[in-house]
Amino acid sequence: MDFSLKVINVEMPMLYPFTTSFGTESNRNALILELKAGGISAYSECVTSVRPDYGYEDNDTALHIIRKVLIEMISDLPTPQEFTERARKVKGDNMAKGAVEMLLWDYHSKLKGKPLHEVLGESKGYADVGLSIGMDRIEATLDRISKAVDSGYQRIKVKIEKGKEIEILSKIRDMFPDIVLTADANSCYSINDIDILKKIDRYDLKYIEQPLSYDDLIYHARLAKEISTPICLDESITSPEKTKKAFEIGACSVVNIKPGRIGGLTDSIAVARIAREHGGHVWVGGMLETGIGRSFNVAMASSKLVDYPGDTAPNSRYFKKDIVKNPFKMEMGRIKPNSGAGIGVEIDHEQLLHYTKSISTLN
Ligand code: OSB
Ligand code: MG
Repeated sequence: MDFSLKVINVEMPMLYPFTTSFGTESNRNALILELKAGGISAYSECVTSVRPDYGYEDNDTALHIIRKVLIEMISDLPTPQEFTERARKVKGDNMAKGAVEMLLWDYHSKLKGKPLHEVLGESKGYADVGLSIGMDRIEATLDRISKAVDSGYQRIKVKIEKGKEIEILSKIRDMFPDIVLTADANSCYSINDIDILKKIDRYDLKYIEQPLSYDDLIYHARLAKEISTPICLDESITSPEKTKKAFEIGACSVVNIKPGRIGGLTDSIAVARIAREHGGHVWVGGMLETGIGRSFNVAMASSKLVDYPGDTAPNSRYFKKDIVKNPFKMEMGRIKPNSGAGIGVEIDHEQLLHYTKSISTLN
């Protein structure tokens, strides 16, 4: 099959620096994949960033794996499902795989002339939306929560860090006793911190996200028996098999699906199905994606399998000017997936060029 594949490295300034327990991001430094074949231009985004802080992959390792092993698996432009099977022989590197897998979803949906959420199947036609707020001074956090609640976000997630959690959660609950609230620890606790984690039970969180190590299940299962706050796993959920194990041992009752972390949408749908079959809850998270990556998350988040509001806020929450001309808009706490073919984004080529740092031609 005749096609060209490029990886465009963009750096986009964020409206607010985003601070988590692992660090601060002030720019979204993303890899955008662009495939041109038979008159179709398809796009995707790798969710890695400059440093391997959230997981072990970063932009350099992802580009290396795409170039060295994944590109030869797509010479016939396979379906995303076929690619997912082929790519299983690569152990790990889910973010690199996810970028390629989603590129194939966009390509094949465009080939069919249908929007991605329709091709994925079982779309509700909208996604329920919450907001993830990075760490900041307490006053600033309270102010942002207040504005977010007024704009209709269906749940508020705050980032927490060991030693500062009680202060922030108690101040939030004093001011907002009734909001749907969650906290994301991004792995900052250990199993020796059970006493602190028990104190968090007071704040009526819908769930606590990834309190323990980024790949752990066993200690999360132990923690789940000790605290009443439900546990949601993010980093630890990397495959359908791991999801089964997590539910079988009781490590979580909620799953944050990030298609980029799970190696693409094919396995993300499988993860969602397994979680729901086990009586769990599912929502779609994000990695501060540009309008391109965001459109895959919103399509997934519109699935009937997804029953909790996720982190797919409108583009304007993250960037002053995005690289798409049709950003998502939220109404009544919901966002509709795009109706154009594939991911349905209109690329703003001028902005894309403006943010471009380098381009690698891969074939
Ligand atoms: O853990 O969910 C996370 C952002 C970067 C890395 C990890 C996470 C996040 C977020 C923000 O929480 C999600 C978003 O709004 O895109
Ligand atoms: Mg998280």
